[in-house]
Amino acid sequence: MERYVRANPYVWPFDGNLKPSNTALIVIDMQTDFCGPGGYVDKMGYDISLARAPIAPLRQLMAALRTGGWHVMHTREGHRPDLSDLPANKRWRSRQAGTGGVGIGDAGPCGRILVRGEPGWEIIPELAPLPGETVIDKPGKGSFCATDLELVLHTRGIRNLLLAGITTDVCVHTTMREANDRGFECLLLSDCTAATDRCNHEAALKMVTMQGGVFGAHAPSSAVLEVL
Ligand code: C5J
Repeated sequence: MERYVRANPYVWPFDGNLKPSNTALIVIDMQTDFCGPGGYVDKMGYDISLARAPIAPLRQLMAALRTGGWHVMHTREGHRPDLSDLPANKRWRSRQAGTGGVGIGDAGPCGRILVRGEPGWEIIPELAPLPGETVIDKPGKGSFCATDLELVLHTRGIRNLLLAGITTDVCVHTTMREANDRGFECLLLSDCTAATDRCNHEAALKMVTMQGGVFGAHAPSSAVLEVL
């Protein structure tokens, strides 16, 4: 049986081959540092209410997918405590970002910023992974760079990806582009993603729709819930 999600710019996935065994939701970087009070994004002076908007729709979608036996995975951006996987230019740029010279690896209100094991690096409790769900730790913006995500997806026979989390224009887009280049069929969930700037979120959605769906398609989570 073919099954499609009403998406933009095409009904998704392209071939209607959508089933729990071949499809994963990837929830990207819903960590305190990106959407919690005192986290990195908060310290940079951005309005975290934007980054927190996906929490409620994501909770509803994750519950429905878990009930139906679909794969749910998570990522966390972060670095080793000795910072041996933090490029000097990434650290330098993060210190320019309105945090008063404090950047990745430095101490903040939620512990050392984006360092593995620190409170700010943890996934927020509202969206905590369940035991057994795959969690990918990544040192970069893309989820495929220096991780075993591609191996895990291939081993499990997953070829459709529902992409959610934050931020739309950075880690979610980078992951979508990496996944698309590796042949995965991607759907960006418009209400389950957010950026630190509303226009950037809108622009990131629009980019997906160019060239017939240059990286895949986008749709609200309600369109996915319709077909579960
Ligand atoms: C950023 C992310 N924006 N998760 N990370 O630095 O999008």
